[in-house]
Amino acid sequence: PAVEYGLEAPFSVDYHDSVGSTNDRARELATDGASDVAVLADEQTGGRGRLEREWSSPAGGVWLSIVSRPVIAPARAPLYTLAASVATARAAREAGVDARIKWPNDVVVPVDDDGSYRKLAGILTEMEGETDRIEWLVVGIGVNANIDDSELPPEATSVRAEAGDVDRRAFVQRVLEEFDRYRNDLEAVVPAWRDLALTLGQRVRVDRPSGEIVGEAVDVTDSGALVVDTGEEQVTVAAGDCEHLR
Ligand code: BT5
Repeated sequence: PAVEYGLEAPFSVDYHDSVGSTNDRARELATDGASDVAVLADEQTGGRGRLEREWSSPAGGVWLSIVSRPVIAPARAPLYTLAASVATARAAREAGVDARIKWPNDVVVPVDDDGSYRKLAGILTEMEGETDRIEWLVVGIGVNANIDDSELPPEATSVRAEAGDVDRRAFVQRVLEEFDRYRNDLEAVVPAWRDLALTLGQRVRVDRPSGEIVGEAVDVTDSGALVVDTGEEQVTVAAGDCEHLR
């Protein structure tokens, strides 16, 4: 294999030199009953973002999908996604990158102090279950690790560009340790997220299923929803796409 993933974290590893999407592989394993598996690939040929968007996944990245079977109310599932962004941002910071979080869960590096940024990592959570119970949950984490800028979209950055190449085995170990810690202590997720947030205090445009709003991002709730002050009212947004305005 291109990477030796002998991990001590409480996850078994399913490694591929090349795979379509680690989330798809993780969903198969989850459907077969697996739990606490970390699916990893050196390269993805069909990496996916949210809303059918494409995720560039050349060799040298950390393309990781974690299968878990959390015993929590489905309404708390967003905390798992926030936990993954906190874990990823922390591992990147330890690698020397000034990683911050853009709501809800993009890991970004500020370019200026005006809220502009380049994207280092993204998270895609998928799950199956009923209204009162989660059957399985897959958290996909894509980190531009040891990749040249020329292989990434223009608005992206990498650990290589920011701080030099990272030992991917050690990096993944740290992501999994932090993710495990926060999934076992969901109360600690939002405070940790707040400490890393780039979005709070920014003027934002948020695209929600029910329409677009513009205002200042003033807080996140205990369940990870963004609170936007439009000047007229405070609107709480559970899910959507957020853009920092300048
Ligand atoms: C995300 O989507 O940010 C979630 C990305 C999740 C990727 C991981 S990799 C492991 C697992 N397996 C998968 O197949 N997926 C997960 P979204 O917020 O929709 O952002 C997608 C947008 O980011 C694209 O439309 C591009 O503009 C941009 N983009 C694409 N590839 C990128 C990259 N490598 N780095 C930074 N930005 C990228």
